[in-house]
This record gives sequence, structure tokens and C-alpha cells, in this order.
Amino acid sequence: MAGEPQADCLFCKIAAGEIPATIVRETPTTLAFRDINPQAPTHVLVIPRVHYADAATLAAGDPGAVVDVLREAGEVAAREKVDGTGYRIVFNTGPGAGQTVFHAHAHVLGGRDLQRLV
Ligand code: D5M
Repeated sequence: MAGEPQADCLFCKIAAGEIPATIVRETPTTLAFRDINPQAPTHVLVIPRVHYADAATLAAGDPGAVVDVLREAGEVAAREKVDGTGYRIVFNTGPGAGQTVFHAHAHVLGGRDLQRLV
């Protein structure tokens, strides 16, 4: 069922503590941990604890969780001290956009010059 943990989902397993990760922050509804393949000095993933495949289905099914993820992204940026210089929040959505893990997640990137994308 939408929102329920999925047995075959890597990020559900990280949220459940079944697979280790370098945790940055935890809240009752979100988890923030370091990306295993960092693309910037700060590269943290923020996930909702509920399982939705991507940010758009999360927004449709549990809008409050999107707010929680975005608030946490800001908290992570402040904790990592990249909020002053600026940072990027990315939601890859779909394989054609490079999404590889189908549990909604925000990439929080900072600590280097980030080229403008659009
Ligand atoms: O981003 C998925 C991201 O998840 C990608 O940048 C690698 C990261 N990843 C994959 N496995 C792990 C583990 N075990 N710990 C931390 N980070 C991980 P996407 O937007 O789907 O391409």
C-alpha cells in the first residue's frame, strides 16, 4: 500500500536501521544521511520515512511529508554551514532524469561552486 515500507527498498531498509548509513539528522518523519557517492563536499540525502517512489507521488499521497523533507533540507544545510553560500536541492524523478533509487529523496548539495542548471 502507498506509504507503507517496501521489503525490496534500499532506503526503507536504511530508515529501519537494517542497512548502515552515515546519519546526519533524524526526525519522526524524515532521515538525513550522507550520499555514498558524494558529488560535492556536502551531499546529504533527505528521505521521508514513508515510502513513495518519487517526489511527485509523495506530494500527491502525503503533501505534509514533502514539507518535512524540505524543512529538513534547510536544517541540514544550516548544520553543514552551506546555507550562507547557497546550496542545491535536487529531486531526480524517473530513470530518464537519473533516478536510481525509487524511494523519494532530496539531494542536498553544497560546499562548492554549483553551476547554474536552468
Ligand atoms: O540518487 C540515489 C543516490 O543514492 C545516489 O546518489 C547514490 C545514493 N546511494 C545509493 N546507495 C546508498 C547507500 N547505501 N547509502 C547512501 N547513499 C546511497 P538518485 O537520485 O536515485 O540517482
